[in-house]
Amino acid sequence: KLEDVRSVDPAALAMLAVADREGYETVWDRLKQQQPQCRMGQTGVCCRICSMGPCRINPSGKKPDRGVCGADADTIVARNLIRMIAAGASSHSDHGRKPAILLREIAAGHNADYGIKDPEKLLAVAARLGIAVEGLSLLEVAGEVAEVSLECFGKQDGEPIRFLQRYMPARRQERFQRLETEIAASTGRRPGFLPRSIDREPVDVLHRTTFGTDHDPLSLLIQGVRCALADGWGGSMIATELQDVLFGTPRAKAAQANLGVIDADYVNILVHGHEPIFSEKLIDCSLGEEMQAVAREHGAKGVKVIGMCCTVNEVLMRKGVAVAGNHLHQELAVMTGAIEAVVVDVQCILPSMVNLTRCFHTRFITTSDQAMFPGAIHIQYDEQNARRVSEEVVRTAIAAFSDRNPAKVSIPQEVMEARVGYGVEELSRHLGGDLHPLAVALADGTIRGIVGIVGCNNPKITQDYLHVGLARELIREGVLVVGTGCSAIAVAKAGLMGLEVADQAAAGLRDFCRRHNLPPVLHMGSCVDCSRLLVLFSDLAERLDLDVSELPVVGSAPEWTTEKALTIGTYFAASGVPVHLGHMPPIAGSSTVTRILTEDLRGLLGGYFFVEGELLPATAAILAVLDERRARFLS
Ligand code: BF8
Repeated sequence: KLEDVRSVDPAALAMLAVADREGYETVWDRLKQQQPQCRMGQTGVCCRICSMGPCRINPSGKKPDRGVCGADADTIVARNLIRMIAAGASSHSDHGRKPAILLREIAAGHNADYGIKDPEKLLAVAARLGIAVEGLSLLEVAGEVAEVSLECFGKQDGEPIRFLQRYMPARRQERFQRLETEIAASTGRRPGFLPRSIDREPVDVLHRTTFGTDHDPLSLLIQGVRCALADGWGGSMIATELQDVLFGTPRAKAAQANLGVIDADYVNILVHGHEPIFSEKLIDCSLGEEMQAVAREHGAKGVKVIGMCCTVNEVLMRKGVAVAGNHLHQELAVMTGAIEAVVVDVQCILPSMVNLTRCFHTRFITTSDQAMFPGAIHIQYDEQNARRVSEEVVRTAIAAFSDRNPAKVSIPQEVMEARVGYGVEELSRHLGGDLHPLAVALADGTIRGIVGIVGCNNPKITQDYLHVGLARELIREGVLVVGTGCSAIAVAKAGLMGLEVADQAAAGLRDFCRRHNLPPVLHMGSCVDCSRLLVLFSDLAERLDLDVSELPVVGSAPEWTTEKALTIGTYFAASGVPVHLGHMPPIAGSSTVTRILTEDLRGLLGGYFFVEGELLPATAAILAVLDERRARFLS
């Protein structure tokens, strides 16, 4: 039975056989130990906001139907959900703050370790933000862009943040404003959809969900939308744009994916997490001749950096660093016995990694004081001392090489070639300078639609099954797939990101890909790079004189796990993109919240959620949405 199969990836299955044989505990084992999982939590009806509780609503409709304070299921579910959205938005946005601060430091001449790798992108961002650059030096432009970015985090007026104003199509902004006016006229409320500042919206969520404040599910969800928009069009957009400025806008390149990239002859450093500021330097340091020579002195052929999750997506897109795997591969990589150091920054790092690395010679190194793990080696990364810290980390990894136990080394052979690096700029370059040919192909049906498959692995779902299955089915149906995050890694591991994969696509898509030298599944980066999908969809909509809500596009997070994934889904839906989820978020305990998100939102904003966990029905549901939109915009 599929639900008993832990992964569709043969490399994962090989390592899970090792785990079973040697007794290494994995995320799948712990999921089993947690069964049966709490139904109140699953349906969102558990409330821990005050100490009169914890309370829970009986999901079967019997008593208790209210918490001690009187809150009903609608209030409790909506509050819980928007707190998840706020957490997701906060993590993406706090990530985005760091390149903005670094850019300001560079502009002020306070950081010589980093520089502006892509002046062209800097000027493009400045132009987009409406910054007059005439007569300014490059560093002065950088300073202006950094200031505008940082102002989006902390300003205190009620105007929408500048990034949203300048990146979101005007017609979509007008839709939000119309909706605000309509709701105000009919209810007397003054709802706000457009984010006032990136830091303010999660604070507003925490404020209004605190004991005895906002109890109206619609009001709560509107603030959830505003907070998610602050992420997509704010924090994540800033992260993407400024990282391109600092480290280079991605260009198409060859790369390799899966555990077979681990090379037993080398000191293997596994970078893991999300933020590229440190890993960029770590890679430069590792690959420099000095560290390679030190590794050779220790008996290795050299140092190799590979990566996991979104940190690797960042350095894969820009530097072609090999991908060892996605979220559920992190424990499996350690079990190969050939990783000298796991070097982590923030987010999506399993705390189980500390104990697991102790079964091997592997050093588990934390580098951010925001992500501390008891038992880890902590080497604090600091932008001011990036070179020194990088060297210390690499030397720590090299020193571990002599402790490696060859008897414990077991590396699966699986490794796939992939073409990666397709941000909107690179995609435009392939299309001859801008997205016009793609817009035409969408309009004339050469391409049936575009689906962004994004998000995590989840041990409740056979690893990669839906990511890979959906990508394969959709290209067969003539749908261009764009991927980010762990989904993109799943597809790369499955060998579906090569140019030759066009042969598996429907004729129109196949010919389009061949003509423009593109794979039919495009790797668009990390999870903050879901902002690239917003830019892509907005550009196409404007070219076709449509609102995004009329475009044949869908977002899908079929194996979602984290709060961040729900935030992405919410800003997609609020931006006019229907969103498929492979399993239910914790909202089923409120029919009102479920109705708002799966039905009402469609009329209000054009995007909405739908849930389908089986591959073929999910494919059919996605195609139905695309075809329905096509039929409408062609009529
Ligand atoms: O931010 S897809 S498991 S790694 S949350 Fe995490 Fe999910 Fe992977 Fe990237 Ni995104």
